[in-house]
Amino acid sequence: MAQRILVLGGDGYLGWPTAMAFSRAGNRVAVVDNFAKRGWEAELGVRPLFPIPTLHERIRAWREVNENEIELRVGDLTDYAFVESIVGDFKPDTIIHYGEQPSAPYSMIDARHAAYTQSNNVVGTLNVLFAVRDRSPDTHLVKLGKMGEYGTPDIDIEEGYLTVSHKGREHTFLYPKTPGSMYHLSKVHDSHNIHFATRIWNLRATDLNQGVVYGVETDESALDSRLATSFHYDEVFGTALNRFCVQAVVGHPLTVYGKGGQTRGYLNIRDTIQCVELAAANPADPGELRVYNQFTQQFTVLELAERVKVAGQQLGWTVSINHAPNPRRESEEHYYNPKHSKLLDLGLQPRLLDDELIDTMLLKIVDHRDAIDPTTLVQNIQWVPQGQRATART
Ligand code: USQ
Repeated sequence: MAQRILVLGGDGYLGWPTAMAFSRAGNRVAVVDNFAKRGWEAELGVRPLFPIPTLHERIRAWREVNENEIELRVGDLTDYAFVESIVGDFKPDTIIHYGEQPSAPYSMIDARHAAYTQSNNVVGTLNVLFAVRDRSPDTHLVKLGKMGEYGTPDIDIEEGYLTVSHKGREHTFLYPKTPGSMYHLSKVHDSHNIHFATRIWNLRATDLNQGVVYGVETDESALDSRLATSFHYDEVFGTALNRFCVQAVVGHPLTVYGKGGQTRGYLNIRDTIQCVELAAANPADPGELRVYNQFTQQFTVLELAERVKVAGQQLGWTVSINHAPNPRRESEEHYYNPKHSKLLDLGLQPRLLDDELIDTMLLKIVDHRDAIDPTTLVQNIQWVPQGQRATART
């Protein structure tokens, strides 16, 4: 059934392809953005690999290519009056909320960037919760959380909740979190605020704890070069596999941090779209916070680098792996067994990482080789300032 879908963060790597997918499927779609990401790019001197037109131009291109409208509201989620007016006027059936500062390294630059990340993300989400409560209480909030909220505990990671037996009694809590950056902490704070809002105000919400996303395109972004998504490979906004593919293309050693045994859940950007579609089609009940662990496979970072190395070699390139000193504080060898069956139960058909997909990524990146800025490939942002001995346990 067609819905009214409000995509927060509609100019981003995931927000724009999500808006197109829902629009193409016949929903009424509005996107919200304040173009903060374009500001962070300017601040740090980085840019996406593919040229990205303005959001106004992308929306016009979408109308031309697909004859569908995507509505646009420009504004800042930390401005309550703005959020209240868009939620009140549009009355979405579903809000898909990507509208946050998305980078762990960015949040670790210094106190100012940590405070900005947490206030921007937490206040924006709080405003959404209050606006839904007061102006559209039946709206289903689908919020993008992260697998990294859980960290790497030495026990199995459940999907959202953990039942604890203590002194003969039992209670189910939100799963305890041990995140690895100030950014991931902002998402933990969001999760608790959303849980509160569902319990106390009877709102309906789904928290998608998403793993690390890879991929250069979706069915919709591939329709026209003006519809490309903002693929990043730099030290701040680029994720592991995307970075390794770009590094392989320019002959830069693949930057595996430390031993490379860091295991994370990963998924194809096309599966992100499938997962949010499934979440929107299966709304939580009033008073319910559903939590899904949204990834399809897990890899160590070294395994990913090796996959890219082999794929590059098959194309006749020389690809090497460099175990650089780890700029982060994280376990480089650890237990990792997160559950992820709930989206599969709803019908998710994973597109697993295979050699063909890595090849496709490499060849698409080769087309834009001249645009790659090699100075942004090494991570200089340190979790612990150089010269300070790190004593913290991960
Ligand atoms: N890593 C390397 N070399 C690199 C880049 C990353 O070894 O050049 C390692 C990192 O140390 C880490 C792992 O690869 O152990 C993943 O790092 P990443 O940069 O791909 O992902 P991360 O910083 O965890 O954050 C990204 C997105 C973020 C999202 C998160 C999903 O930027 O928006 O929240 O993936 S998750 O980590 O599951 O929370």
